[in-house]
Amino acid sequence: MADQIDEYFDTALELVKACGNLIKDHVSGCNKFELKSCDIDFVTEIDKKVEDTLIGGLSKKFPTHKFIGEETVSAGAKCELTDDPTWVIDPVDGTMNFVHGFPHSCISVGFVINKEPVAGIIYNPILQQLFTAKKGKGAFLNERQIYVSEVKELKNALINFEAGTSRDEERCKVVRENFKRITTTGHGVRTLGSAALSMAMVALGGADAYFEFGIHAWDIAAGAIIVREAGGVCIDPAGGAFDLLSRRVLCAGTMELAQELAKTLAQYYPERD
Ligand code: LIP
Repeated sequence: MADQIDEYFDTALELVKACGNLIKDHVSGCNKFELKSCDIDFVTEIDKKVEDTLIGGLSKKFPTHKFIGEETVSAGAKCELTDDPTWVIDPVDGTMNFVHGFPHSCISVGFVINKEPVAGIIYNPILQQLFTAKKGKGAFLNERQIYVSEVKELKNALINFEAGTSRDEERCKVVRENFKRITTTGHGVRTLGSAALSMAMVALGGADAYFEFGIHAWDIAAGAIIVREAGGVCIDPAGGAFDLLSRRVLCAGTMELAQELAKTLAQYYPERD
């Protein structure tokens, strides 16, 4: 199976790098976009083109594989995760950033078997940051092995935090409350506007933890394996087991920090994917 995963990974990596050029062509921003769930949830032609290219290339080579893609689901496809080999794809994670020309957008591709991420690619072509991991083989940034931080206490931690792109008032209230709780205790918060890149920052050891309510499987599938292969943990934000379809995520360099953060957070439970 390891050899097969290498073949799957190498094929996906080639396609991701090729699609990176589509994003790089819009380094100053992309002013052609449509609204999705609300006035701050965008999709561009590039999102759709990248997803079509990735799914087209992978399904041609691996016809039995399944796919969960952000824009395909948004267009009405079912978000159904089975035990089958499944590619979980966010073609442009950080679309708001992409539209504005804020250079923190990425292609995020997770490969999932038996509902567990086993390989991941997060590629920010604008800053030339390529985060990769395969189960049991470590995590890498531009082919240099990376490791999470060893911070165990919230009072010493820098936390990646996201305001999100939904106007749901109950969720926004929890966002504001958690901003207050974390900034009262920790070293600080950083907001990248991309779940995948936030998880990559935890894998890199630059941030000590990241959490978010309301993201989707495609935002976090690649980041989950990359954080774990960098030595970190991914759990539910209330302290339980990580659930790819729950639309909730908390990852950290240490389980101690993850559990302290889980005890600190106000919780929000979105409808599952
Ligand atoms: C985004 C996530 C981000 C979240 C936004 C949005 P998109 O994904 O990466 O963490 O806060 O609401 O979901 O929509 O740019 O692919």
